[in-house]
Amino acid sequence: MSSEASSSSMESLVLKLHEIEAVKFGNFKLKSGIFSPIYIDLRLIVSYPSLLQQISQLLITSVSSTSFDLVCGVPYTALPIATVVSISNNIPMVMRRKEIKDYGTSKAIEGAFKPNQTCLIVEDLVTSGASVLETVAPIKAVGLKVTDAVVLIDREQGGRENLEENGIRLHSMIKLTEMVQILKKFGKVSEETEMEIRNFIKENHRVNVPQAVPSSGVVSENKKVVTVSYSEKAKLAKNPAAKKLLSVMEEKQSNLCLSADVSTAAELLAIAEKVGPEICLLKTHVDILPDFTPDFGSQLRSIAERHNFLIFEDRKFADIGNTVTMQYEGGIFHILDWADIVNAHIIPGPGIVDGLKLKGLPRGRGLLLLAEMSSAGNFATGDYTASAVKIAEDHSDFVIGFISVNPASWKGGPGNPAFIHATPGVQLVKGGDALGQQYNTPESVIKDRGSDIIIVGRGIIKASDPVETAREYRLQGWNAYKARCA
Ligand code: 5BU
Repeated sequence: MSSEASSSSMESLVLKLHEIEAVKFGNFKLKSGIFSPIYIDLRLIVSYPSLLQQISQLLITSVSSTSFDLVCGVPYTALPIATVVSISNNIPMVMRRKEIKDYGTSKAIEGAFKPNQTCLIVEDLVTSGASVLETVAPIKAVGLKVTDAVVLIDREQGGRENLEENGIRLHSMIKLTEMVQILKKFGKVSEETEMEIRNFIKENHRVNVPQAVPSSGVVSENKKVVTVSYSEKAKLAKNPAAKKLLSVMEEKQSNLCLSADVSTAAELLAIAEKVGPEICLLKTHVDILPDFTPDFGSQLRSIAERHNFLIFEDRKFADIGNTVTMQYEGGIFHILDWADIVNAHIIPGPGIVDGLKLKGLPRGRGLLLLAEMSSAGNFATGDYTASAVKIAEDHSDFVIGFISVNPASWKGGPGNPAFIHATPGVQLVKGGDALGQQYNTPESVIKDRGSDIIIVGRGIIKASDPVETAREYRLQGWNAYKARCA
């Protein structure tokens, strides 16, 4: 228990939480699928103003030795708590949007702030720390610092350690075991229940994202998430570009592909140089660069060699085999000379793969097939996706994998485990843009949907600090991969 918070005020708080039924005992299914003998729902506190006030006062006391300029509550339950902390202590608040609008200003963080100000994260309950980290990421992406988080209840299930690993100190007002001890002392739970909860904590001291779901809630239906590691995939892969990419991913602990959609070649080379250390792959759209020169490819390759990443030209070939051989090799861009990986639609049939392979395989290049797309209303679904898998399996020396959105949901499975799944439409918060792009988070893409690579464009390019933001995406992508393997 926080030394600053006196034990009698903590006891009265715990008893009050029990009285309003914010703490319940029984058998509750958590989001992770495990069953918990205790369920805590602090959403109820909005209906008890004096309790809300009491919690906010105790929270601020437990961070009295920490300095910060702003507070931010993790949506939604901690929003009112952070608001009361803000008002009672005259500390400005910022607010994180859980869903980004695709109109208006599309901001992830609302409020007034200056770069490098420090923001204290306020949370009601910490289990794995995942929700805190989900709020920390967009806050850091707008140039703020986060060093501390304060929470009412620590469920002692890995949150403290997970946050520590991400450079955040956790201050908790009370731990779950202490809370149960108080309830036992006042005869609210039996010795048996107390023991059951202690055992539950012991057995689940490091879980991933175990939040309670309502009885009507749906636990993820994705059952086909492949847990093959990148190094195992590297061993299984036949194509040299795939092997290299997978080993770079392991070496750099990065499954981040930067989509360098900037307006000039000069800007592209500059961002490749800066963000290079964080990425395994850099994706280009060479036909949007007005200042393209014949030495662009060799300049980009020398940056790629220096920072150890591969180059993916998002050309989306879509013609008959004979035509794509010329498009790949010739024209102004000579894509074959500098891009390790290209991609293609399967709409013309397998001849497109044969054409590209004719030129690409002798040069050690690889191909991703568009099995799905990230844009709303696209037609790459169901049987179309299954056909992409079939074509890939018939050409697995050259096809290294897919552009995928949710491979874990594919009817016939995500294909050969050697295949690499790369997913565009990724930002730190779920949402979309005004022209049909749809975003999912790194965690949902890698862990729940079973993809291997996150492709991020505007999430990094438009951030106030692209390098720091790329680092954040890399860490989130990598942590999600680790969680998936575990
Ligand atoms: P964004 O800024 O992160 O939305 O950029 C996404 C990039 O990925 C952009 O270059 C698109 O052309 C690309 N992309 C995509 O968004 N969705 C797809 O299905 C495919 C490519 Br294929």
